[in-house]
Amino acid sequence: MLREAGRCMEATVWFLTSNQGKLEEAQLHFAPLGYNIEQLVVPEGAIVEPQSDSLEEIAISKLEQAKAHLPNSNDMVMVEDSGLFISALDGFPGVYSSYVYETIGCQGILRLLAHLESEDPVQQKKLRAASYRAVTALWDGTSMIIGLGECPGSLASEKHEGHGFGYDPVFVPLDLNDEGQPLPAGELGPTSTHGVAFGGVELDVKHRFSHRRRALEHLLEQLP
Ligand code: ITT
Repeated sequence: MLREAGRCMEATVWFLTSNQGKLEEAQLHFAPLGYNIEQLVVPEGAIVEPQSDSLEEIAISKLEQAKAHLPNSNDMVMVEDSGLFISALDGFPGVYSSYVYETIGCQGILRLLAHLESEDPVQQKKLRAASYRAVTALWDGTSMIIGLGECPGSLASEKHEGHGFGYDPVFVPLDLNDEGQPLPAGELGPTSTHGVAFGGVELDVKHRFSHRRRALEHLLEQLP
């Protein structure tokens, strides 16, 4: 919440994204903090995503381009580049997550990992280890701030649909300890989806674990 001449004002942050799931999660995070998150819609083809294997490079490039599309040049604008990194596939799909989701989807990912099965549930989680990562870049009107977030977990053997978006039907987060930090695979913590993928839990539950929330918190810590 911003204070100006003794009164509280809601600050607007324009979020350049075509992904409604990302938008909804950012709104959930920012609303209690007094920020109004608006989707920045630009003409098709106006933003060119660079070829890079770095989420950070992509986010910075998109943020620089987004500034030209702001309603007022000193408004705040934000972009996020994120993806799913699968250990057994050397981090694939990573920066290609969006494309891979649109082409082979969750079912294709399950097929790629079909040989990684164990009867031991802990070993199974280790074989199928993966993490979501997010890099959020914000222009606060005068400078750029970068937030990084990671959510470690593993890939389920079958889809659990109902909530979330993208790879949520197959992504199961690691449990968290009392401090909200991820525990080793197989350890039970006070914050847990009980082995259920994000696709099977409500948004506020996903938010406790989410890479997006962590990236936004990291970013907000740096705001002057
Ligand atoms: P914008 O670039 O328009 O913001 P996008 O969906 O193309 O939207 P990215 O290029 O950052 O976004 O790709 C991220 C992909 O990674 C996204 O399409 C999902 O498939 C996946 N992903 C990232 N975060 C996720 C999450 O919280 N839940 C499920 N899938 C996620």
